[in-house]
This record gives sequence, structure tokens and C-alpha cells, in this order.
Amino acid sequence: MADQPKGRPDGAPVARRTMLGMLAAGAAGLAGAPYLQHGWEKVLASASQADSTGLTGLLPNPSGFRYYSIVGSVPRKDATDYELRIDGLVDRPRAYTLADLRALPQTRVVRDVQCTDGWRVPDTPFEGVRLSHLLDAAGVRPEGRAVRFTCFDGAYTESLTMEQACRSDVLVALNMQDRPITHEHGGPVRLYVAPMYFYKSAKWLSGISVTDRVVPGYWEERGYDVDGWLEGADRRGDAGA
Ligand SMILES: Nc1nc2c(c(=O)[nH]1)N[C@H]1C(S)=C(S)[C@@H](COP(=O)(O)O)O[C@H]1N2
Ligand SMILES: [Mo]
Repeated sequence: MADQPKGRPDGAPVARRTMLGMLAAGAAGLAGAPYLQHGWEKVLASASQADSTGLTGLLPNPSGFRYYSIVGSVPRKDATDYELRIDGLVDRPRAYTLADLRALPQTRVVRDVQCTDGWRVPDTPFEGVRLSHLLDAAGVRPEGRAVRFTCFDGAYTESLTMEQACRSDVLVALNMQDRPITHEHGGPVRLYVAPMYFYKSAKWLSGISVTDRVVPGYWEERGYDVDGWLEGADRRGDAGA
């Protein structure tokens, strides 16, 4: 039932294969593998989403997104208790509150979101602080070559090379679809890596650590590309906001 390891030029067959896999595995498969659990419960309920299989939870929600989480429940955080730590190979480690992040210059990026499972949501606005801004403020040491991301779900991790992290279309995002990011979508703060598959965009972001090499993230240790470029992405960088 997992996402496919590599992106496909055409997402549709992947989606179909995933659906068939889910049909075969059934709900018992989900229950037996809690570490792969996706948050489909939020999508249930609407009769308009029911199909002949009855697997309403596998259908996209009305916005076209699915809610994914590798853990069953994630603590809620808001302006009163959210904190983002930047540390590792930097001269000025520090913690940002939500208010700190909101006070910094905000950048808006509008691209298609694409998951390796085959679903895609066109023209989705994300807005927040450029990751490069936070890295510059922290003062990356010469031996800092990569960035590792951790999350307050206590489990998910991601990574970028320093070159990727410094692109202008990589955000520490506070808004999604022009509203504060909801808890289900990884709020109050998630990473948004516009040129890559959505698994790179870590939800519930709580830590940014500069490292001397890329440390593969959660899905990357399970077969995903460390470089999760979308088809047709401008890999040279500065694709702009
Ligand atoms: N912390 C965390 N971040 C995560 C994930 C996750 O399970 N946990 N799933 C990834 C994957 S595979 C996708 S497609 C997107 C899904 O984001 P959404 O739930 O907002 O649609 O989040 C990515 N970031
Ligand atoms: Mo995904």
C-alpha cells in the first residue's frame, strides 16, 4: 500500500495500482501495519464520495488532497506552544516561535502538488519564509552540506542538499491554499519543496539541522529517491517564486 518508490511520467497507472493494492490488502492490512497508516479517517463520511467498492476513505477529499501520516496521532500545536529549532553546523542556533516566523518576509509559491501515489493538485498556493532566509540567519558553517528535517509527530524525517535547501521555491510554509496550514496538512508549520514530490514536504516541522552530508529521510530509507525531483522540474535551482 505504500507509495511507489519512483515517480512515474504518468501518475494514473500508479494510482490504479495503489487502489488495487489497497483492495487486496483491505482494512486488515492497514490495521496490521500502523506505521504505514494514512489519515484517511478525515475523508470518510461524505456520501458523495462513496463509490461501488465502499472504500470511501481512499478517495481524495474535495480539495483533491489526501491526508497522510506515518503515525496514528500527532499532538496539536499552535502559537502558544509551537517552536522550530535550527541547529547543527551553524554559528547561531536558535528557536523560532510562530510569531517570529510570521514577522519575517513571506514568499508565495503556486505550483502543482504531486504525490508518488499518483494524485495531483494543480496550482496550490503555499506561503511562508524561505528556508534560505533561516539558514542565512543561522550562519551555515563551511562544512554544512545538507539539511535534515524533523517533525513533532516524533517519527517523520526528511533531507535536502544545501543547494536544494537554498532554492527560492523551498519554503518553511505557514499558509497553504491562502489559509493557515491546518493540523491535518501538517500545521502550524510544514516544509514545502515545490520542485519535488510531496513526500519531501515534511509536515509538523519542528527541527532544521545542518549536517555535513545528506541523511536519508523516513521514506528514503524505504526506497524513495533522496532527490525527489518532479518530472520537468528545473533542477538547476532558482526556479523562482
Ligand atoms: N510528518 C509527515 N510529513 C509528511 C508525511 C508524513 O506521513 N508525515 N507524508 C508525506 C507524503 S508521502 C505526502 S504525499 C504529503 C501529504 O501531505 P498532506 O497530508 O497535506 O496531503 O506529506 C508528506 N509529509
Ligand atoms: Mo506522498
